[in-house]
Order: sequence, then C-alpha cells, then structure tokens
Amino acid sequence: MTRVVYRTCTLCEACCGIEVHVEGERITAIGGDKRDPSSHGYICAKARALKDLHEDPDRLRYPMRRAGSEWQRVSWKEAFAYATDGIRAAQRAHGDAAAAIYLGEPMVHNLDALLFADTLVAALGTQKRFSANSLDQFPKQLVSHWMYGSGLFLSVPDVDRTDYMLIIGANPVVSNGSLMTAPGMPARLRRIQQRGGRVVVIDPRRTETAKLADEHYFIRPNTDGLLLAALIQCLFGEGRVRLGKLGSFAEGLEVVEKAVAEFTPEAVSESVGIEPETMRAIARAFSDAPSAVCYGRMGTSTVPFGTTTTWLIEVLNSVSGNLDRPGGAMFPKPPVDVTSLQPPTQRGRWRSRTRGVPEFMGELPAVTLAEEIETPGDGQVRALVTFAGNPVLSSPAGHRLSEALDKLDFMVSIDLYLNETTRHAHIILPPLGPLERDHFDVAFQLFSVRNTAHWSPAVFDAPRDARSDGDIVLALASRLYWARGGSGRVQAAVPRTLLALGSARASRIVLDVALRAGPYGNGLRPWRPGLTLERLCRAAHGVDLGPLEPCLPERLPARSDRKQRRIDLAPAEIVADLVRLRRSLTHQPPDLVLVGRREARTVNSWSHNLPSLVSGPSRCVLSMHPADAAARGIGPGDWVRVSSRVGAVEVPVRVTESVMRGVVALPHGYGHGGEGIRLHVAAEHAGASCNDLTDPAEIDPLSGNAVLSGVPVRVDRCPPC
Ligand SMILES: Nc1nc2c(c(=O)[nH]1)N[C@H]1C(S)=C(S)[C@@H](COP(=O)(O)OP(=O)(O)OC[C@H]3O[C@@H](n4cnc5c(=O)[nH]c(N)nc54)[C@H](O)[C@@H]3O)O[C@H]1N2
Ligand SMILES: Nc1nc2c(c(=O)[nH]1)N[C@H]1C(S)=C(S)[C@@H](COP(=O)(O)OP(=O)(O)OC[C@H]3O[C@@H](n4cnc5c(=O)[nH]c(N)nc54)[C@H](O)[C@@H]3O)O[C@H]1N2
Ligand code: SF4
Ligand SMILES: [Mo]
Repeated sequence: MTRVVYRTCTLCEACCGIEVHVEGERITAIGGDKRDPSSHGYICAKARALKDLHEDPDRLRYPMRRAGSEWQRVSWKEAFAYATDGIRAAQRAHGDAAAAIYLGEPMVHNLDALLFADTLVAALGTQKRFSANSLDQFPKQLVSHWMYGSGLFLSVPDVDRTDYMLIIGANPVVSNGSLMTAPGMPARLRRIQQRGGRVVVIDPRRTETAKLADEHYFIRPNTDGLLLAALIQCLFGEGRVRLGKLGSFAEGLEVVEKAVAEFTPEAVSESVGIEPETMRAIARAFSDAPSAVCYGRMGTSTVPFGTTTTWLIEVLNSVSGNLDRPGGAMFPKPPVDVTSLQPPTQRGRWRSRTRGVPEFMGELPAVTLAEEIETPGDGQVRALVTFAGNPVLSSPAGHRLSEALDKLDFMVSIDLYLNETTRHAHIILPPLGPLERDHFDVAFQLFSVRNTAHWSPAVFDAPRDARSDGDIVLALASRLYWARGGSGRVQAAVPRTLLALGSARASRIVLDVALRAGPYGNGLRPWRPGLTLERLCRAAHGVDLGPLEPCLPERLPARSDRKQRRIDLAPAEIVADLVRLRRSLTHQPPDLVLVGRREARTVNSWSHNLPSLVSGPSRCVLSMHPADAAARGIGPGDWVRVSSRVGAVEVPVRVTESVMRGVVALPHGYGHGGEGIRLHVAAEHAGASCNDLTDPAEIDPLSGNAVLSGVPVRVDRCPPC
C-alpha cells in the first residue's frame, strides 16, 4: 500500500512543498505538492535526489572512531565519552578557548539542530564560533543590524507584486533564491513581465536569470558599490528622492546625499564598465516604476565591499520610496518571530585573536579558522567540532585549512558523510537523514515572500539506535557540562531535561510555545484561537498566513542604542568606508578575475554523491570568454592551470560568451579526489575546489565576510600529456 507524506524539501532556501510516496520502506516517487501555499507544486531536479540521499550506502549510520587511517564502529555511549574526553583534555591543558566550533549551512534546514546548537556552543565555553554565515550573508545581516536594529530583521523583495526588479549578483533561476524564499522563480519573474513590469540583471555572467530578463548588463566584479552609489546619486541629482512614511522615523538622509555626491555615473563608469547613460536610464526607470525593488546576493555580499554594497541596495530601496511597501522591499512576518524572541543582536564584544576582527552575533569570520589553529599563543585552537559543515571545500584556501586540521589535538564531526573535512576528525557522529526526522522551517520563513507555515512529519521512523542532530548536540552538551565539574551547573539542568525528553519531543514543545507566542498565536492564552502546533499538524499541506504587509515602524526590533525604533540610513562605520570605495576608482583592475557559478543540480559541496545529480558531462569546468582564451592559446575543452596567490587547480575550459572579458567562472564545492574520503560516486566526479584559489587574506573588513568573488587569477594552458 502506498502512503504519501507531505513535507518541506530541506535542500535549499526555496523550501518547496513535496510529496513523498512510500511503499513499505521504499520511496517510490517524490513530486511537488500542488497544495503547498508557497510552492504550488513547483520543485527542481534536486528534490528527487532526497531518495538517493536516503538510500545512499555511503551515508554514515553509526558513530565511527579513527585509529590512524582506519575507522572503527563504536557505540553511542563510547562515542560520546570519547568525544567529551578529547575536547576536555585539550581544554584542561590549554584553557576553554582552545575549543572551537564550525556550524555549516544544512544546520539551518534542521529544526532540532537549529534549536539546540547553541546549547553545545555554550557547553564548549568558548567564544570561537565560526559558521557558513561569514562565507555568505554576513554583510546583509550587519547592514540590518545597523540600519534596523537586528541582524535577523531582513528585507526581502516582494517579487509577486513588484513592477521593476533589479537583480544584482544573484542567479535565482539556478539557486532558487536566497534570503528570498520564493519557490519557482522563473515563473515569478515571468509574471513581473506579464503584468507590464521589467526584470533587469547586473552580473559579470550572462546567467540563466539574465537570459530571462528584459535587460542584462555585464559589470566588473566588485564594482557594484560604485554602480549603486551612482544610481542613488542620480535620484538625488534629479530630485527623485522620496522617503514617504519613512521620513518620520528614518535618520541620516542628508548624510547619504553628501556621501554619494561624488559618485556620479561619469565618475564611476570606467571602473564599473557600464555607460553613464545606461545608469541614468536604470535610475529613472527604477524611480518611475509604480513599485521597484533592488535585490542583491552572493555577488554583492562575498566581495571586499560586501557590507557597503549591501547597504547601498538597502538605501536605494529606501530613498526611492520602496522600503516597506507592496512591490518593494518588505519584511516578512514569520510564525516563529525569532527577532522578537531573541535579545538584540550585538557586535564587537570580543575580537579575533589573529586579526582583531570584531565578533558579530557571537561569531568570528570563518576565514580565520585555519590561522586560529596554526598561530601559537594563548587561545590557540586545539580542539574543533564541525557540525553540518565542510569548510575544507567551502572556505577560502580550503587546502590550507585541511593541513591545519591535521594539527589539532582533537576533532569531532557531526555529519552524514566521511568527506574532505570529516576525514580529519577523531570521531564522527552521524545524525538521522532528513526524511527520518520531523521538520519545521524556522529560519527561511524569516525571508519568505509570502507568510506561510508548514509542519513536516518524518517520512520514516528513526532506525533503532540512531540519533538526530538534536539528540547528538544535547548529549554532547550535557556531558561537556558535567565534565567541567561544578561550573555551569545551572545550564547543565537544561540539556538534562531536554535529554530526558529526547530532542524530537523537546523541539515540538519549544516550537509549540514559540508558535503560540508568535504573531499568529494566541498569546499563550489557550482559550483564544490562534496558530498552534496541533493546528499545523492537521494541515498536511501547510497554512497560508497571507502576503507581506507594511509593518514599520511598529515592527522595528527593539535595540539597545538611542535609535530605538528608528531606521539609521547612514551608519557611521559604513559611511566611513566610502573613502575606500572612492579610492577603488583609481585601481587598475587585474587582467583576469575568478567568480563563482552555481549549477542547477548541486547543493554546495555535498550533493555530488547522489547519482541522479551527477549524471552527464562534468560541470566542474572553467567558463572563459573567447577573447581571453584566444589570447592564451586556449581552445574549447583544453585543460588549464588556474593559479592565484594561494594555490592552483587544473580544470577543463568551456569557451563561452556568457562570461564577460576579464572574468572566468568556476563552480565551488568540487575537489573530492583526496585520500580517505568515503564518497564513491563523488570521487568519480571529483573536479577541483575553487576554494583552493580564493584568498583568506581578503575579507570585507566591516563584516569579516569571506571574499569569494573577483579573485585575481592567472590561467595557462596545460601542456598536452
Ligand atoms: N568559492 C565559493 N565558496 C563558497 C560559496 C561560493 O559561492 N563560492 N558559497 C558559500 C556558501 S553560500 C555557503 S552557505 C557555504 C556552505 O558551507 P558549508 O556549510 O561549510 O558546506 P556544505 O557544502 O554546505 O557542507 C555541508 C556539510 O553538512 C553535511 N550535512 C548535510 N546534511 C546534514 C544534516 O542534516 N546534519 C548534519 N549533521 N550534517 C549534514 C554534509 O555532509 C556536509 O559535510 O559555502 C560557501 N563557500
Ligand atoms: N543549485 C544550487 N542552488 C543553490 C546552492 C547550490 O550550491 N546550488 N547553494 C545555496 C546557497 S547556500 C546560497 S547562499 C544561494 C546563493 O544564491 P545566489 O546568490 O542567487 O547564487 P549564485 O549562483 O552564487 O549567484 C551569484 C551571482 O553573482 C555573480 N557575481 C559574482 N561576482 C559578482 C560581482 O562582483 N558583481 C555582480 N553584480 N555579480 C557578481 C555570479 O556570476 C552569480 O551569477 O544558493 C542556494 N541555492
Ligand atoms: S528548489 Fe530547493 S527546496 Fe525546492 S525542490 Fe529544489 S532543492 Fe528542494
Ligand atoms: Mo549559502
């Protein structure tokens, strides 16, 4: 007999509703759930790979302890004891600061991991927390922290109502959207055009999104800040600035006007590579449209001007009257309102030991992890926990991090696979697969273009003696507290209680309380109607909570400074950074720079072991413009050596006009060829890691975010063998 389970796909930020058809213990089909209030049946090719993931013989199913290069199965009890002893031994010898943790992206797609990860961080008693956030969207969070008062209160484009969408450095047709939960972006973009609106893309590549757009302009990498400053300057210059209702609670408009005054289209045109008249036309069209929104992502975030560029996007939306209004940039109202449940976000309470970069939201930049391990002195990292992360492939100079990991006294990985990072661990603690646990998306509803809620029941019971991510972190946290003997006794009671319940029950209780206390709940008054977990469980396809609504200033997060419930349009730290932006006008651009390229059937570094996603020709190829190829005697399909300040890789070339001259593009997440990994399918599609080229010395100085785009490289044809 076939049963159907409706749930949310956890593979990317689109959070599509899927239906999983099961006969006995076998998945017979995975399709889109037409009744999902957000995705309406849309899925991409990756959803079906959840079956491959569920069945993958390489997926680890029991704890494994390393002895030299051999791995031995151990019981959970032994595993937790060994992990705790290893971490505590390093801390006893070198202090609590000798332990660090790295949290990876899939953690955010996992309810109990997200709820309980902080318990583990607290139990480690260290300020050395790293995550994929600083390889990704830290600039957006920092801008929101400074402008609106919280690094969790982010504006998203109201794609379904906008009349003009300016997309800078994002490729949602392939990535399925990021910091914008909007499944089925191709159709949503087409609908903008069908209602008479325009889609304009700015990207050094002619992307799949650009192909769908009304206009596409190539731009020199990392010059978007200049372009945006010029667009805003045009609005001021032509008297087009209108704050609307923001006028009564936004400060700093005059500072912005002064700050952008010198960035005229003429002044920036040569650096940016776009004609002044084109910039003016974009500014006018943006301003004339009944509603308009500018949306930027990886291409505006993971660059040396990440924070300043991201701020300029927010400013463009604000001064054109498009912040917090339908069709502009709006603020979702999620069922679990994380912003109001948490204390205000903070920055600068401590600094990175090696570079002095300030912590933000409790984290230090991921690019500093390797040097924290290698630099001797007080606080040198000797023990590391990686949790759902693969920093060897995902962070700059991953090959150097790989060497650094071998120098650790002790390493624990909580992960599904024995891969490029976890092979360095002394012990791997593997959690349940995504279909073996319940799920509710807490994180991505913060960025959803429509307010919805969806409870996802587990498709399969957890196998005997298996643990969820939540169970693992709680068990480890609890043992670490008690191993510290005496200290932290109060906190120790928390994981103990949760442990007794099991993380699945505990997370349901926490979620139910959060829903009741949330904007659609009953205010914790049971006699009143409102959203509860029970109600969600009855709505198999999820519930629709309506379109985004204007909500300022009422929903501006409480903050600790004098700017309570005000918008700071001109944070001093960012305005000061415009000096650096101005100086960049005189920089000679490098001959050739590397940018990223996401491919439709990938999930960062960890999907290449799923057979349905790797069939066909290799995708780890370098895209290069015909003129750049010809100048180096390179032909289609040739193998080339790409080298940067920090390393070199060899890959085949695709000669294509889809990248602009002076730019080459390579996808990230490849490089599975090393010794000691257990990824049989991925090893046959190994490719090379573009993070062996990206440079950890380069960061966005304000947020500490990694620079993954615009890396100066040299490309030489490999001699024929
Ligand atoms: N050059 C370059 N580098 C990049 C990027 C880029 O565009 N260019 N993109 C950056 C971005 S945006 C991101 S978000 C980061 C991602 O960086 P990371 O999060 O460090 O890397 P992932 O590739 O997502 O690896 C996720 C790991 O989690 C494991 N995993 C998967 N599901 C689960 C689970 O449910 N539980 C547990 N415990 N483990 C699980 C996988 O096996 C894998 O080891 O990469 C960044 N790196
Ligand atoms: N298929 C697939 N989907 C994914 C992922 C995946 O690995 N594969 N990863 C997920 C994750 S973790 C994230 S964070 C999102 C990211 O989502 P997106 O940001 O939409 O995805 P990217 O493909 O990184 O798009 C960045 C674009 O910026 C361009 N770019 C690079 N440098 C510059 C620049 O200096 N200026 C401008 N204007 N453009 C530039 C690149 O050419 C690229 O087209 O995708 C998510 N979705
Ligand atoms: S777009 Fe993302 S969430 Fe939707 S089916 Fe594909 S991988 Fe899953
Ligand atoms: Mo990401």
